[in-house]
Amino acid sequence: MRIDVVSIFPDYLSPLQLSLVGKARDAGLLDLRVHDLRDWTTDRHRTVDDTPVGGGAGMVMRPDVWASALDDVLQDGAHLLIPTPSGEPLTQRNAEALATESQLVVACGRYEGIDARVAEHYRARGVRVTEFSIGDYVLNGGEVAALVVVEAVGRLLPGVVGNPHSLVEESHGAAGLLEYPVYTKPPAWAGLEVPEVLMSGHHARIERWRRDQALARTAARRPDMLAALDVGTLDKHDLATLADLGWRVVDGALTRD
Ligand code: 6GU
Repeated sequence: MRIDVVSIFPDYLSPLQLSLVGKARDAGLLDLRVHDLRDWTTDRHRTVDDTPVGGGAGMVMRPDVWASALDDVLQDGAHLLIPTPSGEPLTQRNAEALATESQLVVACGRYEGIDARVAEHYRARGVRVTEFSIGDYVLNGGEVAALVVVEAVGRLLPGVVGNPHSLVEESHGAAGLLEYPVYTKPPAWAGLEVPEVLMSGHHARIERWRRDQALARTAARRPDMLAALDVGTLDKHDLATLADLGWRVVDGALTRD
């Protein structure tokens, strides 16, 4: 896969040299290119922004500079991603879909954002354009969100994560539950013991315990995920555990008592 990131702070993307994503690049699994938007400016001051039409605070990024950059960078079939706090939430399901694309282009805005005609223009030309957000808080620019999407997608590319099994059982996986807690040695540390059941060697009991922990964690931390869960994926024991946690099935959906 090819990913292009365009930003006025290309150095902000240097962590992408490191770790898993860096290895994927070195292994030739990911062709990642970071560009400086100002390379497409034509004036002496390398201007990328201007005042908002209609008034208001801050500055807006100019559509003409962005289009010069994107026309050069976008290849046939590319998916254009625009990080913005007003975008749709980025989810594991989105990341999985993005991992099947041939090219992603991430257009990082700063200031009050990119002139809205840029997204409109590329959509009208048949480019898939997704404006996405990484959470309900405001960042100063899209660069951190670009790091997030590159890491979330990069680790799903075939061959990037050494053991593909680590992709199967994970938080926000198909099960729709958060991950259970994990432990390593030593079995006693700082007066805290690893839960007995994990040392029992009893595979079925361990599986059951982990499933109950995942259900309890999800109920405590992400009740929205339980409410959205496909109840068809729940067995009799799940339903008993959930009942103990104060959840039951009403009209085909989990509901809090
Ligand atoms: Cl994608 N961009 C910015 N600037 N702020 C955000 C965000 C994105 N997601 C959450 N906050």
